[in-house]
Amino acid sequence: MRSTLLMVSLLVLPMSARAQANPHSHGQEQQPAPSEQLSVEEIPMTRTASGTAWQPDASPHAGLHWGAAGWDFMFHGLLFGGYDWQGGERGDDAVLGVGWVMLMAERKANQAHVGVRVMLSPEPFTAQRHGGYPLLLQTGETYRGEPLRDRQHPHDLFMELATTYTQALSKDWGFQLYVAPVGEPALGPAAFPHRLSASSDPLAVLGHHWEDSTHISFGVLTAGVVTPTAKLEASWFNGREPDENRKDFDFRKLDSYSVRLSANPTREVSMQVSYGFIPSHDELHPDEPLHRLTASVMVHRPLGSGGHWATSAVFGRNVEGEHGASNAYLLESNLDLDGLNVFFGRIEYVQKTGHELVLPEPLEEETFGVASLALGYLRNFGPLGPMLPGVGVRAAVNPIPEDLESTYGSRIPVGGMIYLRLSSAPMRHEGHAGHGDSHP
Ligand SMILES: [Cu+2]
Repeated sequence: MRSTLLMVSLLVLPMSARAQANPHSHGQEQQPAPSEQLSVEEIPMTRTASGTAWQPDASPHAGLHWGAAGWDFMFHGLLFGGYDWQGGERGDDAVLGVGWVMLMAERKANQAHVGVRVMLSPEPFTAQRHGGYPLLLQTGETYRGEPLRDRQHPHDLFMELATTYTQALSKDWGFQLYVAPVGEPALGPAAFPHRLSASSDPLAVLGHHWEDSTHISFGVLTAGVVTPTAKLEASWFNGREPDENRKDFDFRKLDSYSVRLSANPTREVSMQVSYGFIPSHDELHPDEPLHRLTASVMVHRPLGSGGHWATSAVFGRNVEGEHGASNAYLLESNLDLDGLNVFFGRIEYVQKTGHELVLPEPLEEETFGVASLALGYLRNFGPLGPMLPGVGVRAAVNPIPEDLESTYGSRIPVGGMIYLRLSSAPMRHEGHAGHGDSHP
């Protein structure tokens, strides 16, 4: 399978290299057209979130942008570093770093767009101690043969290695291909590390393994049909979760599939529903098939001078082996008043089994509804050249059922984090874009 993927990637690459030099500019959106009046070719780059997932067109454009040899390059990233403290019997503390950096190259040829992406994460080096960073009630993936609990696993060094190909067939129709030795299948909303609504919050969502955990899959093929306002995709992928060695490639057969329907009815709204079947996601329980259903709505609204208000509502449902169904609900919002002062929050409710939470004997077989309310404030300074630095604070309360009180030492264990954040500065579009339109 590894060789098949590489071959397909190699086929897509030379096609693009032969393409006519025709650098497209991203800067011609002076008067953004309503989504329903766009042609497939005019779908803005800001709609791309992670993998092939969509977000609203009305999203800020951030990063360094330049052109060379007929290609458009873009470099952007989001990094957090700080001190994480989680309270109670199962809490811990750590100094950690999380995030990602990404290099994209795109070129346009006739009515096709070809893209190559490389995304890397520092987390194997900065969030790996004890198998992940402290986060109360978090579950998913393994460390030293045990399920991880009350910790968030680091993301793999190689978060994405992908080629994309979009071909417009007419004004109203096109198709898309996504070939990724490492990448994100068409399942779930844009993953939380790439959501604008989560962009000030350094910590993971508790429903990650119900909603968007497949965003790093070692082997993904996705094909889709696109209209200016909707997309229907199907993926064939390796659904096994990455192992605890976060610096290698966990290639395996492509045993899973998913389908997703996305819609962007206006510039400010993006929605999706998706279903995936993953026959063997967990290396500790390889015979437990997983069915996942997700639905989400994102609303992004530009605010004042350089601000925005971004909100996501996400539902995820797992039906797994003999454990039956469990649901996750999330509402998160990022209110950036002016590019400098940002308030954010997240509310979650997730049904987790005693197995997942690694609870003692009698509780092991039961399912518990756990919740989290997190609030935070980020103050940005800058931008400084291509970067936007800031400092932030986040506090969370986590109400849990009575049965978990003795394990966690409280009915409402709490956690917090203080951190530095470094993101790409917003791009400015003063009339013309093209080579070096990033910023002064
Ligand atoms: Cu993740």
